[in-house]
Amino acid sequence: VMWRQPPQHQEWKGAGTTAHFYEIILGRCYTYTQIVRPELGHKDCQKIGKAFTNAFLSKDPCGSTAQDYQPLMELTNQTVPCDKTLLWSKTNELVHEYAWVQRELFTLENTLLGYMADGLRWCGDLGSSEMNYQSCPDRRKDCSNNSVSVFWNTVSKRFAEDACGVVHVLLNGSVHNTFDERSTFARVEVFNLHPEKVHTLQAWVMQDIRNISSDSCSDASIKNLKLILSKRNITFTCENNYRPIRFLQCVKYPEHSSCRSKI
Ligand code: DVN
Repeated sequence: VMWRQPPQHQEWKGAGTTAHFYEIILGRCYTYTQIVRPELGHKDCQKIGKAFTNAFLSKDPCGSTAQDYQPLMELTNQTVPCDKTLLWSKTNELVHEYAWVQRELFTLENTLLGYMADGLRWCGDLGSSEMNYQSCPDRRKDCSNNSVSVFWNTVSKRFAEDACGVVHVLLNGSVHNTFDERSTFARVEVFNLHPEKVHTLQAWVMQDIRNISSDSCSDASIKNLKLILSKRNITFTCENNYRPIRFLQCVKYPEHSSCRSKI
């Protein structure tokens, strides 16, 4: 007898685990520790890969906790030099272009764990030891404590806690909330900088070169960031359209008027 398959219903509203997730994280771990940062060549990528999947397989993907990721966190500790931490919000493309050129700067995605997970999706299921390639919880429509969001909150917290010296942040002056209180930068990173170690947060606020407006550093949301930091005893400085990064924007739009003046 041929039984009809039950209709395939999507369990969650978000896209499923990235195809070949395990092979991708394992390959990225080896690329990072052997080629990008050979000083981390002693890290055990097999163990790291297992710790990553053990954090979410056979578990409720809406009941993820920081504790689930502790073994993975312990295997991937890494030192970022003082003054070299680069945070960002709503500038995903530009910040990584800049970090690619200024090699000594570290965004989270330039550390081992951020590098491994960048752009991927993953989740498991309480009733199965497999990954769910069909669907994963959407953080708005299903649950906020899903396996991916909890991961980024956990690694972002550690990244901020570990920072020292001057910390930089690249913000977007062409969006409504340049400092968005719901962002990972605002919710997690600002509150986990240690004032004993981090004396200054320097913001670079970049505007879209195609529509440059007035001073973004005097924006209300930036004033809010300044206030939060002053309460935390961290000095805040802000610079509009930081020239080295403006040059990167000009690589993409060389004919734009603000790129044609002699430099
Ligand atoms: O400093 C960086 C880096 O260190 C990181 O961990 O946090 C900072 C960047 O995150 P952000 O401040 O939230 O910046 P964005 O631009 O608002 O979000 C960047 C990406 O992370 C986006 O793809 C967000 O997904 P979205 O809003 O388009 O659905 C995503 N993101 C933000 N908060 C998230 C999240 N993904 C999962 N869970 C969250 N809580």
